[in-house]
Amino acid sequence: MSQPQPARHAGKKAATVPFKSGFVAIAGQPNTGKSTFLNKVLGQKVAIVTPKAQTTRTRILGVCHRPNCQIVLLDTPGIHRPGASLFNKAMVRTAYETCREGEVILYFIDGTKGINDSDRTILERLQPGTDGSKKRPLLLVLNKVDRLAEPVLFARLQALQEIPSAAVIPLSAMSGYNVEHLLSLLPDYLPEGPRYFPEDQWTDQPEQFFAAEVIREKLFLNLQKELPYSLAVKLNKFQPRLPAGDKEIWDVEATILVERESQKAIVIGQKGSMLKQVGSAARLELERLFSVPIYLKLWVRVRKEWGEDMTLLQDLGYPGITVGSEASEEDVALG
Ligand SMILES: Nc1nc2c(ncn2[C@@H]2O[C@H](COP(=O)(O)OP(=O)(O)OP(=O)(O)O)[C@@H](O)[C@H]2O)c(=O)[nH]1
Ligand SMILES: [Mg+2]
Repeated sequence: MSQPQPARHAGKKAATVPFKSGFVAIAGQPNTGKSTFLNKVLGQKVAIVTPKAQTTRTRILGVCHRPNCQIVLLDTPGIHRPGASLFNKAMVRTAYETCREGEVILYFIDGTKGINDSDRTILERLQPGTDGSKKRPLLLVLNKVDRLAEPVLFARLQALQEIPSAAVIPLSAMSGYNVEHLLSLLPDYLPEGPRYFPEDQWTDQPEQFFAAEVIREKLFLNLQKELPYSLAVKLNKFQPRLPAGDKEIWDVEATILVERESQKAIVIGQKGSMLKQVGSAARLELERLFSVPIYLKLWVRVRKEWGEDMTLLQDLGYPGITVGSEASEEDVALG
């Protein structure tokens, strides 16, 4: 018979739970829902989202604060076979480099399509240790399961068994299904560590960069076909109007860079209609996000091959673009 246990001494300290923290890369092909997931976790928009592929162009950091851990999520550009431009290659390289920074990789797969050969190629490159880097756990996330009937979901999950991974999680970044469950798994893969960011900070993204991103999002949503990929948004002004009148108002001015005259005409639209539509949508969202009335001015300018101009790219706020950041041949080989 076991001895009765002595009652716990009232004054005794409870065992302290170690504080965990670390970086978690969110990777995957374009349009798989990585940015939607980041926004869902944070409960606010830090990354723009559109139905078009290659929306995210750089690493976007978001901090998830929990009582016993701090999960620093790193959203990345979708990994794709890049076009010829320096910028496009650098996007892909940014994604791979961010994965190497993470303690853990969350690899997103679009559940409506299932795993394909491009995923297999990318995953091979991300396999722990194959590039000589440290081993890091890989969690496979099958996203958009809200759109799957049960038998299809089952088949998609079965297909993921071929990939060595720490876990396979069916999820809906849009509805939030299993998002908390996924977050609850992450501390197990993170080391004990400090709070890297204060509790009231959820991103390191400058407001100016985000404002430019919101304008770019509206362009992506309103323009057809390939045009969105040929443009960039450069913020020229983002400041309170001085002298302040009766009520606070912010002046935001941005230049939309396109590669050709014909594209400029499309972005402006008939009698300026497209620019007006984009400007109005962007203004409304910026006012909502920054809780201040905004006076938005947009210009369109042709800047041939802006994607090749390193100085301009840095000026545009793409921090992943550094001198010599052309993706290695291995990083860009896909499928
Ligand atoms: N039905 C459904 N749609 C989703 C879900 N998650 C994302 N989407 C949609 O998928 C599209 C792409 O979402 P994003 O979050 O921009 O995808 P991404 O992986 O960040 O794309 P890139 O930045 O281009 O790499 C958007 O139209 C989203 O609304 C989901 O769980 N369910
Ligand atoms: Mg994205």
